[in-house]
Amino acid sequence: MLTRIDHIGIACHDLDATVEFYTSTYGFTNAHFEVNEEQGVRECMLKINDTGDGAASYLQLIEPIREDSAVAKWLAKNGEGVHHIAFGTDGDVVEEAAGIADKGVRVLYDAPRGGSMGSLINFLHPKDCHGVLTELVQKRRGTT
Ligand code: CMX
Ligand code: CO
Repeated sequence: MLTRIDHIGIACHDLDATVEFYTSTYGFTNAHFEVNEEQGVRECMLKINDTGDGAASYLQLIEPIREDSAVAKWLAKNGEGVHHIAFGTDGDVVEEAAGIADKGVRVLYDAPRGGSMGSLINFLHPKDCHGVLTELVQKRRGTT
């Protein structure tokens, strides 16, 4: 089952400047940086809420590290802005994706790939989701 909005992905040209905007404007402090070579991005996860109930949500700021990455292509066409929405699953992302594929939505990867903070991810094609690139996220056990 999809149980929450895990994160909103925001594409940017300058990750450090964008992180500075979000931290200084809103006071978000919990920043996790990583590079995802496979996805071709340098990224920062900003934790938005920390209610202690395991229901944290994040902003994922993403800057392309390769011109042939999906995000570089998107930025060249659209400029900076909201790039995708990610729903969190309470179970296995493989099963979740299979159930959605059965409803006629294209799932982009045959098997889940590595996402932020050790998560497992897959994507649904935006053209099958009313224009929204949609990510499915299975957290590693014990992380929020
Ligand atoms: N949101 C909404 N629509 C999008 C989109 C997005 N993020 N990206 C592409 N589209 C639309 C385009 O506007 C285009 O529509 P038109 O045909 O009407 O112009 C159509 O989808 C095809 O787009 P494209 O520019 O030709 O791009 P591609 O088909 O080469 O790639 C996609 C699109 C979704 C398959 C590719 O972006 C992808 O594989 N995305 C998944 C991986 C990803 O985005 N990784 C970065 C985030 C990593 C993370 O979250 O951890
Ligand atoms: Co994402």
